[in-house]
Amino acid sequence: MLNTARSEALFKRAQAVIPGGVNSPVRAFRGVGGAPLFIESGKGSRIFDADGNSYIDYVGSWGPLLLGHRPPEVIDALRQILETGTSFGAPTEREVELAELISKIVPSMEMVRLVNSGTEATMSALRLARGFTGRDITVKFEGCYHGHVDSLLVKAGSGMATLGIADTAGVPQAFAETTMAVPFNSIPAVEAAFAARGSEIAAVIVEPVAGNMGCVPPQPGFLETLRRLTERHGALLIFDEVMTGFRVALGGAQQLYGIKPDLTTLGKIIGGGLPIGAYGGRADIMRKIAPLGPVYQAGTLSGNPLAVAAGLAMLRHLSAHPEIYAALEARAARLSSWTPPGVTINRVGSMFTFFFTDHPVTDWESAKKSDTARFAKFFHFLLERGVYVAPSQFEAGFISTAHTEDDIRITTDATREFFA
Ligand code: HOZ
Repeated sequence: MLNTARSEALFKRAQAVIPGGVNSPVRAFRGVGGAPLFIESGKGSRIFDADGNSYIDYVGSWGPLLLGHRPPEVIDALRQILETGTSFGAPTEREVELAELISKIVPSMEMVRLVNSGTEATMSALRLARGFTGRDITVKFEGCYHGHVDSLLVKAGSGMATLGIADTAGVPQAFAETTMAVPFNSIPAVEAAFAARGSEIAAVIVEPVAGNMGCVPPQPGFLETLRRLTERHGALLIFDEVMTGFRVALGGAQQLYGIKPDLTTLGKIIGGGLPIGAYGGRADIMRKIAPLGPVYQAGTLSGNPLAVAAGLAMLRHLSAHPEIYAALEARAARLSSWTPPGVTINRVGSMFTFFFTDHPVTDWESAKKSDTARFAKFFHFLLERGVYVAPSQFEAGFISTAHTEDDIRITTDATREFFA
């Protein structure tokens, strides 16, 4: 039996001063029960909790840690920056280098603006799409999550799906009405949205591989249809690659599936584990942003030296070692090579979800048929055996380059034991 007494005591203390004891709802273990683990440190593929327990970590800070915890490349870059300053609120050379590198690896991002989180990136990209097109309506997909942007918290995934909050309080009705939510992977639903309101639609925003209702890949033709319909109706296509960028391929899902969106949002991996976000795309659209154009967006800590240095170190390492992606694919394939009875495994590269249903999971309707009570049992069973996965059926798991063959074997053995 796992001793988590110190985590439990910390959680009790936290609940008195932090709502729900956590700084983001997805950390609260509400989908699986019990008290969240308080983490003290991480190294490679492992995290260590406040009671000294060690776990193989498949959360990876919810995606950013493609190289595992404390990769030397990133830590060395951070050490150097600490000698120069943590924030200036003025331009620095490294910001230019990071923007240039992103633009080189993701060519659809002709110009890039750095922000502080994925939420800021999607919020700003959406405002830009509205400012550029002069239209107000956004099409999003049920179960997709684009951060806690007011108008995008409609039928959203991630914590909203886990907690069963369909539409959050605090979003004015008028904002929610600017969003049309349709089923992921449904070409007829998107066609119907355009047939009904095509001339009002500013943008379609999509996670090209959904990761916030668990991992749900796009079906053949889905992303192509989004590209065709947006083009035909004068709307913009926004790929939210906060999760998939530099994860499913070096150039993200747009490289993997060969689709060129108008705008892209990034976060997670491009900060190497520090807070960052970015949005970018066609130069004619990006030139509408202040100070060049009338769409205002700003930030005191945008492009801050620490996040930029960590991100640069990360992306330089990835572009110098593209073979990483084949290695990740091989390891992830091994992890998902055995499908337990009553389970559907969805996986794209190093992103995966074990859904507790024997039906294919292609959208939110099919994802939510999963047996979440059984998933909760599986979660705690793995935890007891030193394996830490996301505490919700509706989140993706992530493999890093730090995961070893041994880690995969331990995880597979634990999975087999559970189903035996
Ligand atoms: N996109 C992240 C997981 N779905 C969000 C993490 C969070 O909300 O804290």
